[in-house]
Amino acid sequence: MFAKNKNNTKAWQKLEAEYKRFKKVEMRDLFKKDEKRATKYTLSLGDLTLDYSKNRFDADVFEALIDLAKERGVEQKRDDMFSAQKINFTENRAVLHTALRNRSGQSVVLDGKNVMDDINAVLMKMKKFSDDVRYGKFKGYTGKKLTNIVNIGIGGSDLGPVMVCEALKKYQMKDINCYFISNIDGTACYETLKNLDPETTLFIVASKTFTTIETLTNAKTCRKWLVDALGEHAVDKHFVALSTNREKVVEFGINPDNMFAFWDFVGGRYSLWSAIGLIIAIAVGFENFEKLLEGAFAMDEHFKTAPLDKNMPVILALLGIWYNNFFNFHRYCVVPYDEYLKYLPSYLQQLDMESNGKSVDKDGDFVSYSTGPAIFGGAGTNVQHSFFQLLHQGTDLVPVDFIIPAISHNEIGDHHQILLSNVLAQGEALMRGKTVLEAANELKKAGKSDDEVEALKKYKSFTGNRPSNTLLCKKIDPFTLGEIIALYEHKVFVQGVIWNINSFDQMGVELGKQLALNILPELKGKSFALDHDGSTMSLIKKVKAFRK
Ligand code: G6Q
Repeated sequence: MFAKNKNNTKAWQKLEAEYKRFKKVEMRDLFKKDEKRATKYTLSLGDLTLDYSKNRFDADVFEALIDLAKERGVEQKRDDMFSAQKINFTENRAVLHTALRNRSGQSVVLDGKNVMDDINAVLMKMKKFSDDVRYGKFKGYTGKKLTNIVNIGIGGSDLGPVMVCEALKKYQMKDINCYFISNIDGTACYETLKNLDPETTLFIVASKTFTTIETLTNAKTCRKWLVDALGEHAVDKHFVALSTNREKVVEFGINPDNMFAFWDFVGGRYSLWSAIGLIIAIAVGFENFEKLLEGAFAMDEHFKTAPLDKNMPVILALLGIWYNNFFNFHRYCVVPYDEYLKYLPSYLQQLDMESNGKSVDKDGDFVSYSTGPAIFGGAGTNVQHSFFQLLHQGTDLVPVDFIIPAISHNEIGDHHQILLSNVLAQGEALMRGKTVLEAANELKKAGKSDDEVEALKKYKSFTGNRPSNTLLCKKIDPFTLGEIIALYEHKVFVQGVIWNINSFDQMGVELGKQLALNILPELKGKSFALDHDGSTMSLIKKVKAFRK
């Protein structure tokens, strides 16, 4: 496939030919031709069902896509990941978030050591601590139960825990409240702390490196707030750390006994299964946290063992490649129809865009094809009333994943039936569309004059043939949520393999951080150390003038 004509491989060429043959084919004709299409292109794993039949492919395209996966060595690379090969080669690290949820009882050996021993020890420590906090055994300094749990972290040390705590709110202990401080904007600390009582507040400082400026600054502010109220001696009862960096935790002033470790082989955006999930365990209980792990493990097993053409993450990944690299659709939308899943799109945004937003391949060449798409989304039905206009009638096609629980945690009156009818209608509308003729007939039926019909028919028409996947489950419980998250993790992995990039580093976030460190003293002081471009220099001066 790739630069220096690297995309000139057999499977890639076959897909280019398939694209030429297939690009104009209408999905509605495919459904007409094949009554069994929906059953043929639906996969189930326990209570989770993926209907991918509303996509622009037929059996020949599908075969060519599977050939691409084979040609790119997806199975071998997958096995390399699970067996602790150092596939994050730019950082010389293994990628073992799967070990964090390995429920098989089998060892995972990295550099001659079974990592499961450490993983299980930390899980046990998390169990004890979360139970102790939940049942009031681990109390605050003045002897009160800790009911306000504040996670201080950013990026991968925030988005997973926020998303899961919200998704599983229904499982949350009644008197436990969770808060998340991530942004360096002082507003985040101010708005959180203003309503909290130091005596009942537990801070969890979540930082893999324990060097992240946002997290350390926020943690410092929170520590001062606590010490001002209760004194230095209270810190041990109100601060815990989740990190790989014991030295920095101690240097910051958190008792190492209150530290929950994880390891370099866990990437930030893949870390909610590790100690980073502590707030989840406190909120919903360790048993539910374990069910989350079990759900992810079930998806891991499926990913490892199902043949490529029956493999959910592989199929999602290949369809994404088909659209991204052949149809040139470079956006992707995820819409959960569940209020509790409203943070899932932001979580997936990081997972996907930080993993696959890369331009240099594994051989060190700039790629000559497009890699990770821009991901966006939001909870349905809200987003139907905002950006869905573009999905239906915009000039750029955007493939969509709909996520639907058949049963709501809050079955009130007709609410859920209305919600379900909406999501099912959206998939159908995107696929079927409405021709200009159909629109004209509808207008006529509604009693419009010939002139009105002529004037409106094109505006009222929909091209259709817009792809979507439907991920249907019975209910969003911890197990199913684990399955869904792992499904997307592996989808992203497979796409990274096919694009021949390293999905596990994130060097793209460094440059801005580096420059911010240069600008900070310039904002605080009088001199300008750096030779900035005209725009940046003028903005720095204007900011300083406002702040005088
Ligand atoms: C995720 C990234 C990034 C990271 C944050 C926080 O994969 O590495 O989002 O999680 O920058 O880093 P720390 O946990 O080290 O504070």
